[in-house]
Amino acid sequence: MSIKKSGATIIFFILISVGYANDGYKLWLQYLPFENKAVSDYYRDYLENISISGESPTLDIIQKELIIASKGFFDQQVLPEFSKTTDSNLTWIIRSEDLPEEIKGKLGTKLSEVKEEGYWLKSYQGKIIITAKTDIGLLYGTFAFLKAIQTREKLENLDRLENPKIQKRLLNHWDNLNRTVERGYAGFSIWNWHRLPNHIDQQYIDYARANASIGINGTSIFNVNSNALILTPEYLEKAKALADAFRPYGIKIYLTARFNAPMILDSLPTADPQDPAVQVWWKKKTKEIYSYIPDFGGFLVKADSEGQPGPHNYGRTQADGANMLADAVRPFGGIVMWRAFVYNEKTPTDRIRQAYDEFKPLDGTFRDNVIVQVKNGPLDFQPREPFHPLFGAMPKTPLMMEFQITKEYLGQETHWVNLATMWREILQSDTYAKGKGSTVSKVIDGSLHGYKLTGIAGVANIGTDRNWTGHQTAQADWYAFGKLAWNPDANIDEIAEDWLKMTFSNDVDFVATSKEIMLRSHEILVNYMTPLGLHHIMARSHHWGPGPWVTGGGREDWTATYYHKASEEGIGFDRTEKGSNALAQYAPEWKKTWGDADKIPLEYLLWFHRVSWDKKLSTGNNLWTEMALRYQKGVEGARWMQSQWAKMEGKIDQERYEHISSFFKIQVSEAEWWRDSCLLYFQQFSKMTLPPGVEKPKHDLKYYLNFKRNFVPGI
Ligand code: BDP
Repeated sequence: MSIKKSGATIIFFILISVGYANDGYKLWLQYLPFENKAVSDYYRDYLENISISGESPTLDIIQKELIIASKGFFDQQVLPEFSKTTDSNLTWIIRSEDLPEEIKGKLGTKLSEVKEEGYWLKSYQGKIIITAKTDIGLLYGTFAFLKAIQTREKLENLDRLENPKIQKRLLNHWDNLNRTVERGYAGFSIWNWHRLPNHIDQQYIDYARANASIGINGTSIFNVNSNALILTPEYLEKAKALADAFRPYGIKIYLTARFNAPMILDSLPTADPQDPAVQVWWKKKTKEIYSYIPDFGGFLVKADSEGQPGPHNYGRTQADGANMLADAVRPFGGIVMWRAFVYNEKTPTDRIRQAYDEFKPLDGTFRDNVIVQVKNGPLDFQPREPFHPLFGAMPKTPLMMEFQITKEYLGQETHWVNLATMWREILQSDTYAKGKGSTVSKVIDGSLHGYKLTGIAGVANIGTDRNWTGHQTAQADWYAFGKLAWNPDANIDEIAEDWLKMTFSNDVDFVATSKEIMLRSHEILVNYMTPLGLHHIMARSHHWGPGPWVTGGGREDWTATYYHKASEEGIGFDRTEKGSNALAQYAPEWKKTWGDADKIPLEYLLWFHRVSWDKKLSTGNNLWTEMALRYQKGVEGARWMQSQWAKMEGKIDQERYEHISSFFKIQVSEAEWWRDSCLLYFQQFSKMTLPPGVEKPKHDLKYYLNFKRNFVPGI
């Protein structure tokens, strides 16, 4: 490093970030200039002279990151100097085995608590020691150190020892080979297949940096609605190039496996998992993949669902299918993530029962390198669902969580809704599998049932938009996903606060106001879209905007009327024993509250019960009035978010301020659209007037029924 600090001549700016054009590309790794000289001086000592012991591509990345950070913090004026020796340096980045014996002794047995990917940030005799067993641990520790600075933590008493609670922390890209992204709303796929393998775009590197900074250690790069071509040499070569680029960041590549690939690629007469020729085909294919990518993570599979082939085609079970692939990856240390999103319109039961009915009896029959990937709720990423009843029900089969970071059913990219709030609701739900306190988070971190394999996946919201995620604030969902993957019990208030500080500003007012917007946003959205347990009432196919009238079309379980069942008698899906009895899939404790239409929290009322329009609720209102008031409240909430945001002008850069402001125009008008169209539609059945306080709809029902948009993204 030849660049020297420029001493006392450094110019400081108050709120230097204001006025800078900022398109959001740098995500939460903004490393914005310090707000004043005192703050700058405080951190400067730690950032100026750093020792990094050892050599490896990952350690080079650490060095580069510290330079990028210093360039930002000090507005290019100060750059760190690096040395290999620890003497006289204030910040040490050092593998635990390389620590001087004397310090090892002082740190004591606690040092052995640092596991494979963990790290320890320890203030020690005026220095900061960042230590870890592995270089990836050091990378995570460096990002934690930079985060402490970004969020203005005092460093003197720093003592943070962290290990991830979940082993496999993955993004799932639903990206296609033609660069469209299924349910992607932020442009096209960032994987430029045409230019791979020779061109490694800077965006891939920045993607890896961002993921490493939040502890994500795997990425499945293709759509679960898979294309067998990804398993051919043409694409394996390209996947290898990505794997090579991601490796020093601790990120492994996973591929989706189309179940009938042996038939498509090599004309085998069958894809029956019990057929020896099929088994041999997968073994050979897997060996070939590992010859390209020696640390290939394994397969992600969507089978027997929404037209995807699977073991059902041959009268076999999900375990038969998963185990065949598990046997193929086992010699190489790979795993199979087998999705539980299995349902069929020909199965006569309630769609939301089907995954449980199918998988629960298979508990204990999967190979130990299979993990079953379960969506957070039993339906499909709705704005609110109860937790999936499989959590807690498969003690002998590792289950991993699948969240959707992309907002297919939550207004897509233009609505600001903080998904961490919804995820916390799920993660902290009690399954009662082993008595009170058996939360979903304990299922997936393995502690409840002693799972040997643990995992979590988030369906990525990333695309070619300059800001990666369409809405500037959707970056927060990517960030929070990583943090909850690391620790599913992490505090989401802190996650939101850290993200705001790292992404925009440490201004106290800004952080407090924006955090309140974030933490209230989910309830607001639920109110203007699907209050009282309504679900799947989005428009057909693209799922953008309201469509409670969607009916017919060949697949009942893809209509809205299947789910809300509105008529003059009432509304809601009876899932008690008088109805589909999906409720029986939950612990008896839940049956007591959820099974009783008078005791169930109103949030889930119409999910589990069918009730009359004039049913009196705990709020004192009848169902119709409560529904109308909640829709209205949702709209008012969206307007409140908008007006709070308007006060933020001048507190952050104008570019991102305006970007978010303009998206609020969309969000508020779409909230009104949801309220007006849903209330007009349901009013046909309730035949009651709108209660006082609910605004008169802008148009008549016919207008909403005929409202069509072409080329809605994401399908
Ligand atoms: C649904 C999406 C569909 C996905 C499917 C899945 O509408 O595009 O393929 O989930 O998760 O939510 O497989």
